[in-house]
Amino acid sequence: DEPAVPHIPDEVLNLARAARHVAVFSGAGISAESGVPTFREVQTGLWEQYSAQDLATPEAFENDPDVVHTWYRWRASLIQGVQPNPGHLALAHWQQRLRSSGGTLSIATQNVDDLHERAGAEVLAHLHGSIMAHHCHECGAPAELTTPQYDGAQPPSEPEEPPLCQVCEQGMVRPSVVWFGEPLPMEDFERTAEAMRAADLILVVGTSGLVQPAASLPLLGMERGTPLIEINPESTELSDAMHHRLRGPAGEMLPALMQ
Ligand code: BJW
Repeated sequence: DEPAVPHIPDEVLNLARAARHVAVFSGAGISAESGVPTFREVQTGLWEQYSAQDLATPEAFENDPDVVHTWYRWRASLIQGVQPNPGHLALAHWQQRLRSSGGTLSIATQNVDDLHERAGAEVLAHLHGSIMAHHCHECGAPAELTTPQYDGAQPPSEPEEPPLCQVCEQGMVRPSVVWFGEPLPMEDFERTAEAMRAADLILVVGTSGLVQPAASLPLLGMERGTPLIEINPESTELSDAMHHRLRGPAGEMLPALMQ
């Protein structure tokens, strides 16, 4: 059976049809239907005793590099093995459609995965970095690591040591993601702020809105009264500020919104 097309109110469909400059702020929920776990859900296996909040910090990496390194290697392997879902694809098509008629669709994501890109979209900003890129935790030199292929979603049974930096030979190689307490990449932040201010429609997709300063970016649209639409099965920290809330999975709501 074909899944039922979700009902989107006409007012919201009309906003989407009329928009020339769309800004999208995405979070882990957009990749959930691809099989990438979100942050605030239960961890499995080797990591069930830790929360993302415990592992995604420089202190965790410094105190227990093997566990943190292996957690990222496992997640990178999992991400490499999954595919973009209809939510990512809908945004990529919408971006192409707007561009061909002189419009824009800017994607600012908090996600460290590359599923927007693999769906064919250009991403304006990776506000929390990328799990596929690496650099030295001490000297900052870029480093290359090939993504391991673990068996399915199964994490490795033993933590592995992170490699040493080949440039300074002192620091440990780490993923180029933004941990708690670290600054966001300034250019990505500025580009996103500009896109939110220039937009005539803002979509907030699959984020809890709990992590600052990223979560404040879509609210910049409020300065100009730009309509804000949230797509999320649950209510979030940002819900009250939204003009419209589409309660459902991104993989169903986004294709329905852009028909
Ligand atoms: C679906 C769905 C479906 C499910 N369809 N939806 C102001 C106030 C309070 C605190 C702070 C503040 N300013 C800064 C802070 C501290 C801190 C912070 O925000 N803490 C809060 C937790 C309280 N922020 C920072 O530390 C930031 N840095 C900073 O402020 O630096 C200052 C500084 C300046 C100058 C010098 C030095 C420092 C950095 C934050 C970095 C966040 N990093 C992480 C990890 C990245 C690496 C990794 O991947 O491991 O980024 S944390 C994690 O959370 C990750 C995410 O990008 C981020 C956001 O999570 P997201 O995407 O919203 O996911 P979830 O899981 O929370 O939600 C999923 C949603 O999807 C849910 O709503 C579901 O319902 C929904 N969903 N299925 C649609 N099918």
